[in-house]
Amino acid sequence: MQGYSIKTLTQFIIERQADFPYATGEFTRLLYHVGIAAKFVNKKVNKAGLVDILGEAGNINVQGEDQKKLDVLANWQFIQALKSSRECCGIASEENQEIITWDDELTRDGNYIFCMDPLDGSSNIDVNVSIGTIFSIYRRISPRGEKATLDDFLQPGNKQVAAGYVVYGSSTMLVYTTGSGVFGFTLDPSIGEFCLSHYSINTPQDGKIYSINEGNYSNFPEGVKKYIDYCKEADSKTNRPFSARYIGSLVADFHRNLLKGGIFLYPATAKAPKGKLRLLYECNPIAFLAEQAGGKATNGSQRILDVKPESLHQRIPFYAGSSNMIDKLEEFMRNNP
Ligand code: P6P
Repeated sequence: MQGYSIKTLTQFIIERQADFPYATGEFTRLLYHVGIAAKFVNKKVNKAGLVDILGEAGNINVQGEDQKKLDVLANWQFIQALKSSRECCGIASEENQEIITWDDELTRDGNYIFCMDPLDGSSNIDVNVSIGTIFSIYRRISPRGEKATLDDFLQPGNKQVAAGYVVYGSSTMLVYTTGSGVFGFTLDPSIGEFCLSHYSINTPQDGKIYSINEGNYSNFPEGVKKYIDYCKEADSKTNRPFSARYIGSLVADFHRNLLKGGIFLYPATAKAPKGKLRLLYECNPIAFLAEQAGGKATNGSQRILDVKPESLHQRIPFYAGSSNMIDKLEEFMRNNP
């Protein structure tokens, strides 16, 4: 059988270790454990319909959302893997109100902190729509040997040392950056390895896709309404009207737009006056990836990565994607305050 030249995630991380400042193997071990957790979660996601892990877990998470069993399981899986890496001294998770730290000496010596949405879009699990894990990694600012503190997690996104997502879709992919480009790995279930499939992803400067929940149109800021109307106008010179594509799962919507070109928009709405998406573990990692692939990410007036977080679960209006589309949106928002 014709094989293909395989470069696994682990081989790639080790090869690229030199790209990473203070390359001491610590980060390599941390990313390796992220890959392990992703494989375990993938196994559960793929069987979700067959075993009793669909539906509500009966709890309500910090966001006031029904905590689905797969959410809880994915959260536990990543926490276990990160703890056993011994490189992570603390975790901020969408599923936990407070930061997660441990009392043992080894993890207190960890150099990195981890922010994650362990299973984003989980309301789509029961209807078999793609879902994802989103993560963001920082070097701690508190002294090694002590417990991680809240300040370690309230660093601006421009301090991220790595960010990525796992999209559990028609295939399962892990996409990440350490600040030297964006790389995609597709899980080959026959060998249980994430294999390099997308070397140095660059997102088109222009796209023909806009992704937004237009059900909230009447509450959108005026500039966003004007931009949506612009997307719908016919103009052959600028390839309009654009196509509306919205899955309702951030990772799936962003991943498609990253590869094809497009813009994802989640403005403030009546129901979510500060926006719905969370800065620490949804917007910052996606923004880092967008910029590393040549795109942009903004809250409508400010670069997402420059926003100083005030709280763990803070929400923010979020626009990310092709650079020229973001520029056009910001122009409409400036001219229609
Ligand atoms: P709406 C999923 O719940 C999520 O957090 C993101 O994955 C997704 O982009 C957004 O919410 C969808 O929100 O209000 O359009 O259903």
